[in-house]
Amino acid sequence: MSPKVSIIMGSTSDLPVMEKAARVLNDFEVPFQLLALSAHRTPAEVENFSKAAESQGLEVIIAAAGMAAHLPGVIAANTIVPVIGVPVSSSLQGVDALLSIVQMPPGIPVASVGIDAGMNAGLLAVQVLSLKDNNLKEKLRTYKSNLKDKIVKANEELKKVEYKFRV
Ligand code: RP5
Repeated sequence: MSPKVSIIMGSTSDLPVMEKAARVLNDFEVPFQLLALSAHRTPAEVENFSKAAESQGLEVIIAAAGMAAHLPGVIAANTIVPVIGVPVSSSLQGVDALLSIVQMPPGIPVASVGIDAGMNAGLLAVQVLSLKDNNLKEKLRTYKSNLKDKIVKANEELKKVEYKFRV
């Protein structure tokens, strides 16, 4: 089984965030790889990885980094495989990483999820893959429907909370 998605993180200190992406891919039964590569500490390895990504069959790359988060952009510069960036809040509440990921120059897009939003990165990757996978489409529909059920149940619970002036 070869991976369809690669989860790359700048450091293993990013793992608590990226575990959420891994869990989503696992739940949707999407084969993925999980690697630590750093745009600053291992630039040659990042270049090798990104240049080989397409020929290795990767269809989406999720890249997470904190601080001056160049990892998603550097990967995107070296491949046509779509890159989803995850800004990690390792300093400045993650705003530094968010801006580093979002503000890519014209021609090198990186999709970004929110700060520490590993779960959404996993879901977005599944949605990209679902474009040519009906089985994943069905699983996504079920997932969304379960989200709706959660809010329906929440409203049932809220009805039980009493206030004198609640009408
Ligand atoms: C970034 O620097 C990593 O993505 C991490 O978020 C941050 C800190 O890395 P460590 O010093 O914890 O390895 O490159």
